[in-house]
Amino acid sequence: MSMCSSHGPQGRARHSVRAASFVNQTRRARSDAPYLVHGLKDDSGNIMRTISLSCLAAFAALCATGAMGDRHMAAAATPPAPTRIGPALGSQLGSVVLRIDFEDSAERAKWSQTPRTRWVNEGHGGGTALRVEAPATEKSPTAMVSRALDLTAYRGMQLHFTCKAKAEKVTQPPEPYNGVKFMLHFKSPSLGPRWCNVSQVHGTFDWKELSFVAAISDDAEDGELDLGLQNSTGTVWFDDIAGVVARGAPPRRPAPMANAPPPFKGHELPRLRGVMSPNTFRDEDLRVLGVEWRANLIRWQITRNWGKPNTDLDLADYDRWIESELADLDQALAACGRYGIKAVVDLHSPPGGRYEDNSVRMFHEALYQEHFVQVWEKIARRYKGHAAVWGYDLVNEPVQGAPSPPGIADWLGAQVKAAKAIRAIDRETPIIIEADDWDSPAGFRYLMPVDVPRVIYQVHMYWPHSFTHQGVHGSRTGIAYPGVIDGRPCDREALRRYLQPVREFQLAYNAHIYCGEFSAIRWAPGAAQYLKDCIDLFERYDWDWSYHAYREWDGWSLEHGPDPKDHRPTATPTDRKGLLLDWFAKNKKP
Ligand SMILES: [Ca+2]
Repeated sequence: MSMCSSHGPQGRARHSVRAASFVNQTRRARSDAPYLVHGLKDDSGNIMRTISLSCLAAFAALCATGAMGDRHMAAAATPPAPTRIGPALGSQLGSVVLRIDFEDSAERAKWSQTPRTRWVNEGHGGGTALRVEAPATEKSPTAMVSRALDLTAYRGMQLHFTCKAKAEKVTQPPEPYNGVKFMLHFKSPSLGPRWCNVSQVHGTFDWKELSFVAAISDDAEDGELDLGLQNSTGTVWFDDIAGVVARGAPPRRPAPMANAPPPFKGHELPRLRGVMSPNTFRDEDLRVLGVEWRANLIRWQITRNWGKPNTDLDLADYDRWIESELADLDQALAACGRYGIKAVVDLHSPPGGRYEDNSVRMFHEALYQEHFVQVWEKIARRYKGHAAVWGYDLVNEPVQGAPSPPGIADWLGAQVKAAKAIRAIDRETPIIIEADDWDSPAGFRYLMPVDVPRVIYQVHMYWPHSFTHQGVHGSRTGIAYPGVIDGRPCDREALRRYLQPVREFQLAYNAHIYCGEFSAIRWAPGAAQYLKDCIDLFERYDWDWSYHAYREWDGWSLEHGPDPKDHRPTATPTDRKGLLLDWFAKNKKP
């Protein structure tokens, strides 16, 4: 399964590098699809699968009249007041978009055909299947069939598609999004063409399930399902295609309260401005950051195996690793105290890690979710009352993917479980909640406030990805900001629009926002202007922020110049470093 993309001729997943260390570069995929939805929640953050439609209608009416908003605002007037998880809209959750088993001739007639595709009596568990063959003699072997799919009723939602497939000698394709192809394609006038598809599927295998998630844009049109082989030879069979609503339409936001009181920030300073941490503690790094650069914030990443799926499965090994990381953090926090820096404890690598599709395993498997809560109990016991800790950042860049199974909390519910467990131990330290879809601004459209005291909400900003991550893993370079990016003008106003879901959330719930990561790769033309425009918006909106990253992978380094091959810090400060240091000069120290 993979997320939607606006990139590549056939739905290339976006990849980027943020190194786990200077020598160990790792990769990630990130979706910038700005359309994600969330399921219904109860107060424990569990998906409410049985909520009645009348309840939803009543909630919608409350939202419409602003009554819900007033209640939120009344609660927010005496910080630290709990905000609540209300039931989000999304009555279509789990409803069926389509089911196709190819047994019906009328359904088969909806599919295009090519000389290389055939209806065969070799289906999954018997019956009819689609067989696609691309002979080894072919130079650029591709055989695809398609069927129209009207997406109008699903605009703004997230759909989960599955099919059964088996394959024989499908050769490894040149790109991960080639090979066995199971894809939804649609057009979006505002975003351009979108491709959502499985990736990395090739070889020989018996019947198994393939799946992907598709975020349907608000203006999606000309939807089309595609099956086949692309740039691979071999044979593949498809059967039993299904699509369900994984998340309904985004919730409506209550109107902002007039004369809202200051939101809960968890600190007394005018602003926290700083950086993402190196991966290893070195006292000198923190001295330079705090004393020379005047930063007052560091987001300390507890990270390993970044970009590698199916890691962190051995919990005994995970616990040993966490212990060594916390020993490192003990030293880092002591140094933060010396150098006037507040720290965010960022659990970058949760127990269970991620699946191949980048969705976080603990949103789907109870064992890892329970361990996640236990890890946070351990961290809370260890750092309760620590003066240098600004907040507990529960999970870095959640990706939900498929809906959580019954009884297992999803991306937000899992955070609520951990937050409540922390609150039983530590009533004071702020807790930082992240949004789905890599904590993107788009993910904020579907975020709801949580019923936990002293909470802050975090966003990450890397849009447009093709600009900020250019040249990473061979992606196209020379993309300048401001300018036409992904076929559209991109400037400060475009960034403002992209951040708007976060701003709306902030105003609707009187929430404090923290931009925990933002960056542009050091060779991106106009990187300093991009960072300036981002920071200007954060400052205008009263958001705290931390730049990605300080003395981590040198692609993100403020101390290195625009030549990707030059791994030495520059003799004269870069324009990006100058910009950041000008902002840090305004900092008040804790
Ligand atoms: Ca069939």
